[in-house]
Amino acid sequence: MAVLTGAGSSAESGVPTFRGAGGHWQRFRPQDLASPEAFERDPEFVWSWYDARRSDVAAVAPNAGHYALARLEARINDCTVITQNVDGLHQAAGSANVVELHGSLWRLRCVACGAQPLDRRTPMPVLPPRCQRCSGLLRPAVVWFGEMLSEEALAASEAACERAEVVLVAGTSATVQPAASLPLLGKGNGAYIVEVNTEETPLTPEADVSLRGKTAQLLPMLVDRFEQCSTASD
Ligand code: BV8
Ligand code: ZN
Repeated sequence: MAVLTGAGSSAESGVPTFRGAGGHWQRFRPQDLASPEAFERDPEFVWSWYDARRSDVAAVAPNAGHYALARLEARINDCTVITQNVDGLHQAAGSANVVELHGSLWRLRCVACGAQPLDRRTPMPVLPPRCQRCSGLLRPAVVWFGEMLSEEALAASEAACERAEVVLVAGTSATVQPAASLPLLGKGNGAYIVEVNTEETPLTPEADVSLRGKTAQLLPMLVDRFEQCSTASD
């Protein structure tokens, strides 16, 4: 199984989504914050947004949807959670096989020497933070618009979707590329596509089933049913 999650799967933990009501992009335009040009222009402004998001995320816990996916992974011998989220909540809920397509809030990268330290300090003592090794500027190690995704993360995600019998797509608006195209890779190889979302998305017409509801409610129900069926067939 391959699972693709987006900001909607962290919504019930209290992490704002990007495009929904009250979402990040309601107040800012993506290119004003999540882009190398914005960082180049005003690293402190971009860092003030990421520092606030880090503090927000540090104060929340995984929700029942995250825990359900960790349960699912324990029951299936080949299950990959591919996430567009950068909050680390899947790992906090116990998912071990997680591909962070768009990076992580908790990893930084030095623009000068490339060092990639983990840093969980909230708030950051100084903005923008400086590299301990070379005093270069540190940026969040996330993928911004117009930036390439890590080859490794993309290859692992494509492989997982290509070999999946089921691709479960939870809480994503399916609008950001190349993540949004991953489920179609699976579909092209005969995978059964299950979508869980409170709204219709561009993926909905391609899904074999699209469950309208919240991930924190529907994912545990799906995994309960899966466990009942797989216990019955054991
Ligand atoms: C790239 C940074 C190659 C980290 C993010 C092809 C066509 C058109 C455009 C492009 C294209 N290829 C590339 C582009 C440009 C761009 C792009 O896709 N633009 C879009 C907007 C059209 N893509 C890129 O730039 C990518 N790079 O392709 O490079 C390249 C490079 C150079 C030259 C040529 C090519 C990089 C994309 C990564 C951008 N970084 N984040 C961070 O700060 O977080 S994207 C950002 O959006 C987040 O990562 C987020 O995860 C992601 C996607 O959003 P979602 O996760 O889906 O969240 P959203 O709020 O949108 O939706 C929430 C959903 O949940 C909704 O559907 C809602 O209904 C639902 N929901 C809400 N609550 C619940 C729920 N569902 C269930 N339960 C609930 N409770
Ligand atoms: Zn450095």
